[in-house]
Amino acid sequence: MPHNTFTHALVRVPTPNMGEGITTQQLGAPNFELALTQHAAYCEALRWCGLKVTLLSGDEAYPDGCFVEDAAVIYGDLVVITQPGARSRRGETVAIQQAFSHQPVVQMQGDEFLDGGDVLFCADRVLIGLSQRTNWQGATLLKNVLQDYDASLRVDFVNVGGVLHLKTGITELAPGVIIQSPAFETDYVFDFADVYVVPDAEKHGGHVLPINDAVLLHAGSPRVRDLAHRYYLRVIEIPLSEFEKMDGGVTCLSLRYAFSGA
Ligand code: CIR
Repeated sequence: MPHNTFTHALVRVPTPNMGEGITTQQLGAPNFELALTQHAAYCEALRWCGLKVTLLSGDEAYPDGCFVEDAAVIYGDLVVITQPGARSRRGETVAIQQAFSHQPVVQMQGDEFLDGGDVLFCADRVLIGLSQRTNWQGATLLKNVLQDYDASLRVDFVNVGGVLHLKTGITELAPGVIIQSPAFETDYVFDFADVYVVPDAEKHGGHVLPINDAVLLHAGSPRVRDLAHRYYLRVIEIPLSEFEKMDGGVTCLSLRYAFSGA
């Protein structure tokens, strides 16, 4: 199944108290008005990629709620609703589950914890990061559910160190081309790809999100942008400084999907 081909995206508007969310960065408090502008530009970029965008309203009870990617993992028609690793984020899944109420969903429970930011569909496999947010139980549930859905799918676990999520550490620019944060530490061997390590100066934005025939990336990452131009005619740069302050980025602000009945 092609893993970067989508028709729809779900996003959630940031809330004025987004600065009360969790962060490991020391980049100052986000400017809410600017965040709204950047979020609108992000949504517009998704539309340029051909996606129909569904926008959920924010809820101040969940200052990290705009990072919708962590609340679900979607593959084909399969929707897995996670239990996010951070306690303060667990209730975010209610709105996400409601948004997918027309789809059959699998719900993580008990001691299964996983953030969607730890799941990367790439090349011939799915990588699930074992991180501060995703434990072995959550990763194993997801692996089993994915392989029940598609027995041909290879699923590998990746130890994640030095960064928050697997996709803070690595993203896939094109088949066989991985973009890696200079802070990422792992013992997993990416022998299926060429790995490009982002320069320190671009470490906050060195993430990419391929969608259909385009790729989205953070503005202010010129080396990553130049590399992206080797693979894509359409390279869409989006300023995301206010989300970088909260450990967020280009992948985590949306859930992308292409349900067969839609
Ligand atoms: C958090 O720490 O959970 C949020 N402030 C940022 C989540 C970013 N999510 C992602 O990269 N998938």
